[in-house]
Amino acid sequence: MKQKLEEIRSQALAALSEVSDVRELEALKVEYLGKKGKLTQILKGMGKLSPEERPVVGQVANEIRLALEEGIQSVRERLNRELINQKLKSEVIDVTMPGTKKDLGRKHPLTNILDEIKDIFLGMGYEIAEGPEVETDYNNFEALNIPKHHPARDTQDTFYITENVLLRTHTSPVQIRHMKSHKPPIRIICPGRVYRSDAVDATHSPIFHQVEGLVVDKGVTMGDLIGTLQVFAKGIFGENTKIRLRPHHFPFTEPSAEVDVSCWGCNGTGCRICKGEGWVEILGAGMVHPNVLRECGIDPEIYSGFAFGLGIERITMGKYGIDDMRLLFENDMRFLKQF
Ligand code: 2NM
Repeated sequence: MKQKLEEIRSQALAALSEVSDVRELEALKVEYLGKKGKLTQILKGMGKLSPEERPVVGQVANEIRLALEEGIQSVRERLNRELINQKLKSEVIDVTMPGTKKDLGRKHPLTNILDEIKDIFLGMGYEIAEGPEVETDYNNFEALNIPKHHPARDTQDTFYITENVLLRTHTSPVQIRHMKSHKPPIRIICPGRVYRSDAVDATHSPIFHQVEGLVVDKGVTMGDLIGTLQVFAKGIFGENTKIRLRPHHFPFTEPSAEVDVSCWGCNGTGCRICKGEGWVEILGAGMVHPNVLRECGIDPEIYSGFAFGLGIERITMGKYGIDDMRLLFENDMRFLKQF
């Protein structure tokens, strides 16, 4: 029996020296020390021994068990150490390497200008009103004193969805909705995306952005409109900016005007920006037509109002010297990074 034990000892220690990973180590432990392991079987058979033999064999068996347990433990520690060293080696990073640069996000130039415009009007006590881009023919045309077959409709320019539903061609329908649901005094600007069936070129896009303004109260005059537009023009183009109004026609305002600002490039003497004119057209405006007020439930005998509209692309291009509108929609990072 003693000899068998010695055999197990040398077998086990030999096997232990061959072990190369934790899985093999655990298997070896089970093979010798497990419930049905080789050493365990021997210990179980000790009952059959004579009383003299039992303590001697027992002692040897215990020695072997202890030696095996110690051996297994030290191999386990060695394997773990090796595993950690390997990991440290394979995961080594060079902290002195330059990092990959992340581009910082920033505001789109259109958003920049829109925010400037909003700030100016918020500063004058205006509220911001918004509405849907899909509109009724009634809100987009009819209520604005543009009946069916009116030349200003220019059906070619409008994206119709059904006979009476369309993509808004301006943000005026937001103002119609607002007048119908609010009593004067009204002081709002309506920024938003609008649609016209135009071919794309350097100065046209079928999708563009507008800000329209509307003020309705008792005693609102053309003088209020002019003063407001002066504040706006100075705010956007600088303190020295002047404005001038040229008579015009819009179905929804009477009288109506196109509004120019003195050129920010040459201060009015003539340059490339104003094509030598000294003035640049930037918006349309006028006194809200009595038919429009009446249609929205506001008595034109008691109230009057002014309104204006401007294209954000046009002003953005002017201010930043962008010569092609497509640059504002292509989202080329090389372009956008410049703002
Ligand atoms: C413009 C020019 C002139 C305008 C009129 C209205 C409304 F709803 F009050 F009748 N909203 N916007 C208006 C007036 C828009 O854009 C060039």
